[in-house]
Amino acid sequence: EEHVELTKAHYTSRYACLRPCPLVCPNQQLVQQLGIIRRSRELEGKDVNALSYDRTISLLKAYPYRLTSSKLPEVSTLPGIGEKMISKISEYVKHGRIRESETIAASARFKSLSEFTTIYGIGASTARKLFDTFGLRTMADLEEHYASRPASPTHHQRGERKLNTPAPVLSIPAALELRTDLDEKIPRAEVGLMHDIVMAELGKLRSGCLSTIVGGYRRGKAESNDVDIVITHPTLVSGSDQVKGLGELLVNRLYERGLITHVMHLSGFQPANALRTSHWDTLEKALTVFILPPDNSRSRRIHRRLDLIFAAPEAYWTAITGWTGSKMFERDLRLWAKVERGLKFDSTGITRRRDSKPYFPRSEKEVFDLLGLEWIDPTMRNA
Ligand code: TTP
Ligand code: MN
Ligand code: MN
Ligand code: MN
Repeated sequence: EEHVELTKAHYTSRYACLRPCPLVCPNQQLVQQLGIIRRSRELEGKDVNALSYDRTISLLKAYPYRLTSSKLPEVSTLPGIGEKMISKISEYVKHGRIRESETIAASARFKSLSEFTTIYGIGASTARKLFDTFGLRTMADLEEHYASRPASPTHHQRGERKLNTPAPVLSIPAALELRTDLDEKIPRAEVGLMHDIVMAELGKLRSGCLSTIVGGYRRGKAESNDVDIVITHPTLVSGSDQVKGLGELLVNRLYERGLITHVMHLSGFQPANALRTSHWDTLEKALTVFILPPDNSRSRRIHRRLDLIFAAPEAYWTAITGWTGSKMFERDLRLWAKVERGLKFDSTGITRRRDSKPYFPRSEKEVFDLLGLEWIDPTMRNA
């Protein structure tokens, strides 16, 4: 794969998909401090403001120099960084900290809302309701609250087409029980092991399937929050029920083997709240809880989040690009395609906007070529 020399045009681009960006940047501490404010805006439902922090953070992550006062003029001209952001960044450069970040991080409300939203099925608005209306503050409060009420479906589970599987849905009480497991990060070796086990089971159902581990793992993260795998088979006919059928077959098998313990049914699901979640697509997917088979060398079996994405062969490479991330990279990939190229990009494919002509890339390099983008290695897509 070709090596691209980093120029000012790269890190000053308004599109994250044009900014090569490593996992760890020279201004990691500043990024972390702004991330606290971003998270707080998100938790308070101020999504538009959170997005402007997202954009600033993404630009700073790709900025290749350590920020000092002499660099402030250049940073001030980065696209889309407004006055308020500049003043926060200046404050950090001057004092080595941001007062608002410290205030937020120390606040009881932020601590509770952050903790509550680590539970699968509890989003920002539910967390606020639990805090404001029910007066809950701690995990113990949360446990007590949910122990006294019947398991109701989470917001993820309403109005969705259900995968045909007997695996139980992960309710909030179940997610609470599994929280110490699900909070634990997954080392790279275990991601690989999980992938191999899943594909071995799939191979027993159908030989010749292809798969790629995507998500943060593909971007080089040492530890992941979940495992994301894109799966296809060369003979699958798109638009038929075959893709969904393969997904159901695999999930059922993994459940029967005791490898999947829960499923969050998210097949072809499009949430109503499109602003922050516009990366969602209509591919067949199963968001699940997985557990490795018993093994004497492991003292404890840990529940892990496993996302399986099923694509027809024509959509395989766009699915891989669309699920590798980062989220800001994906967001700007779609924006770039639309605004600059007259194309529609999502994980299901690339089409020309004016006449809906579809394209069928046969590699990820072809995806980039079709979109008129310089190649960026997955490990440099962390903007
Ligand atoms: P995540 O698994 O949420 O995030 P990540 O893999 O980058 O990091 P980690 O799991 O370690 O926290 O999302 C992976 C990619 O999948 C991300 O680029 C967004 C994309 N995605 C979709 O395209 N559609 C979806 O429905 C979801 C949930 C994610
Ligand atoms: Mn949620
Ligand atoms: Mn992931
Ligand atoms: Mn995932």
